[in-house]
Amino acid sequence: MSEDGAALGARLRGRDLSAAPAALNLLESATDDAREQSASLLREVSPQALGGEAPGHVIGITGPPGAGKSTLLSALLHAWRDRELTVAMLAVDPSSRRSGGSLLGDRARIIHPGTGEFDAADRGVLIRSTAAGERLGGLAWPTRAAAHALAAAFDVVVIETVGVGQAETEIVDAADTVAVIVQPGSGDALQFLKSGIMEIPDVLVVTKADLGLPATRTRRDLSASLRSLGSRVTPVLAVSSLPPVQGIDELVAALAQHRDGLDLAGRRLEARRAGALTDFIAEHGARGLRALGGRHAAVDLLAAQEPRLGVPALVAVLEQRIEASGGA
Ligand SMILES: Nc1nc2c(ncn2[C@@H]2O[C@H](COP(=O)(O)OP(=O)(O)OP(=O)(O)O)[C@@H](O)[C@H]2O)c(=O)[nH]1
Ligand SMILES: [Mg+2]
Repeated sequence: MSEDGAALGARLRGRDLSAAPAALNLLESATDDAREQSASLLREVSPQALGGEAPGHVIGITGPPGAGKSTLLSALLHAWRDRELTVAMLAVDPSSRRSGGSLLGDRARIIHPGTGEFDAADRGVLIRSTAAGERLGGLAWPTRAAAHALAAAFDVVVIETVGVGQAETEIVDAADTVAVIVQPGSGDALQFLKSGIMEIPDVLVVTKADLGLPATRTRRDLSASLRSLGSRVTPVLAVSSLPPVQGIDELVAALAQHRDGLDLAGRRLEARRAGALTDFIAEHGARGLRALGGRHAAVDLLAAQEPRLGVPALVAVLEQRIEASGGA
């Protein structure tokens, strides 16, 4: 281990972007030593260490395959860079079989094709794609931890996942703002919304607006069903990510507006508690949960903790409790 987790975390806290690739490598490695170092890293970027919530805007982008997420993210990336915001993008591959080549598409110009890390030409951008692996739910845990760590250093942190439903629910736990991306004519999203399979996102985006009428119609249908569900605040935007590019500035503004209107501390606190419970269950299983007295007891215990504790500290509280009660 070349640099320890605490040092990397301290560098992120000082907004040193060059610490990010090594930090991500550490968070993604599964050895016992790396996991301990990861916990040290995360402690250094916890609200307790930062003296408040991490300043970056964590944005979850999700939508069905082929909806236009990657193309849209390319356009957004340029828009954010034009505003001199630094950007980290974490793409979660649904299966480790996918190489990332197609996922990253024309971002090959921006990233180092070999390493997926900083391009020498633009140190304000980090793009990383991770396999979701065997974990259910589509959002590999290192991605959630990584997003929160990177939010200490980058202005914008994007988590991109494929699909709607469960993956989206996990994104909601991790992101400040969730944008669901659909393409024209996607009745699925409409059905998911109406049936409650999909939670109401913070922002809805219809891509491929250059196709004209189908995009206009989908946007109108989605707006109507949101209204019928009683949601008056979710903006529905139509964008074209390919020339003639349109709607990107409006989307940048809508995302920022959501963040500005957010109870950030409240949302992040919920995210840390949910994340701690997920991590604890991944580690100790149903048996660990029983040793805590069940899910409700675990939730109550987490809710009783100091709000600025990071996820590893919260997991440690749960682990101490099962040790005290005779172990699991
Ligand atoms: N006409 C038009 N086509 C678009 C637009 N955005 C994306 N596309 C096309 O739609 C296809 C899918 O785009 P991607 O950006 O790869 O979609 P994705 O959601 O990332 O797809 P997955 O990574 O497979 O989930 C590609 O052929 C794009 O060129 C757009 O604004 N207009
Ligand atoms: Mg993609």
